[in-house]
Amino acid sequence: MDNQIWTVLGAGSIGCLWAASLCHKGFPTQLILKNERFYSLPATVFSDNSSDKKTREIKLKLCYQGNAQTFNMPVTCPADLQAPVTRLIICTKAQDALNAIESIADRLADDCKILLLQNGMGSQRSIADTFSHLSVWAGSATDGAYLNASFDVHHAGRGITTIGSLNRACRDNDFEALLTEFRLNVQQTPDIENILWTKLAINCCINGLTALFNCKNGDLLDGGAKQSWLDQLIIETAQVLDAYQIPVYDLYHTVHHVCRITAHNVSSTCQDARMNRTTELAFINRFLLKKAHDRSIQVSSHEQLMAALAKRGIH
Ligand code: KPL
Repeated sequence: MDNQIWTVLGAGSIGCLWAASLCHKGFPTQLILKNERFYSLPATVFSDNSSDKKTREIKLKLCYQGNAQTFNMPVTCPADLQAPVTRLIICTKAQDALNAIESIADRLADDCKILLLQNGMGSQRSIADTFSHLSVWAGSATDGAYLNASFDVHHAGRGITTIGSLNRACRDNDFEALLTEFRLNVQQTPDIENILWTKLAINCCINGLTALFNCKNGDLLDGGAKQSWLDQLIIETAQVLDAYQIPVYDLYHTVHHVCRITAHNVSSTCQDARMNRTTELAFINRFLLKKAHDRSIQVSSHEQLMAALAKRGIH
């Protein structure tokens, strides 16, 4: 049995889902909140009765298919986090991930293993390069999860999390504890770049457009203006993938299929836009635009989309 503490950084839906799932497996787990959030939590949130501890405890609720389970979860923040951190799972937004790790860099053990669970691309590579002496892995998940309230997560759809190594410090068995008897379905791949590119390609076509039209994923298949824009985005995205020799099988059918099976979902970008939060588009469409420009590929539908989003104040 593994006695290392698993540290989950970020308490959004994915952070809470992972923290609860690790606890469910019996792994000692702690959840790291931003300093300001941790210090401003109301006393009623805590399930311990200490007032001046650097690590407090909360009740973390996980609902799945009508069943609710509650876990006692230690919580702390970067300022109070104790060294050494040996297993770290980063569940922040892409734009916050590097800063989040840097804020605890002096607490990371020399043999710390890091798993990055961000959307899009770009953030993973900069972290793997900055922390090249540590084992850095990336994951791409198809699970659906949302927060009903703080520390109350609903696991709405069981998916697969595919993980793979990003730098030479990684060893094949670094995260083998997650591959069996875990309530999340985790699989390991020797080629995580391909998985990240495939997810990126799907998100490039769906996410920005749903944010612009403030609609659900399925509404893009309207047989009209939205769908023809979607189809142009697919053509351009496929051209970029092709230029980088990324083998993605039939992007047109893949994107349409995702729109159908997630028809009632509000994409993560549309959710962010609705809440006036900064979206992850810098790591989705902007990443693709840069790759296209680097190879002089015309991506005018993507450019129009980004311009239209910017005009609406969606960044
Ligand atoms: O990954 C997604 C997202 O919302 O970010 C999709 C696949 C579009 C599902 O909503």
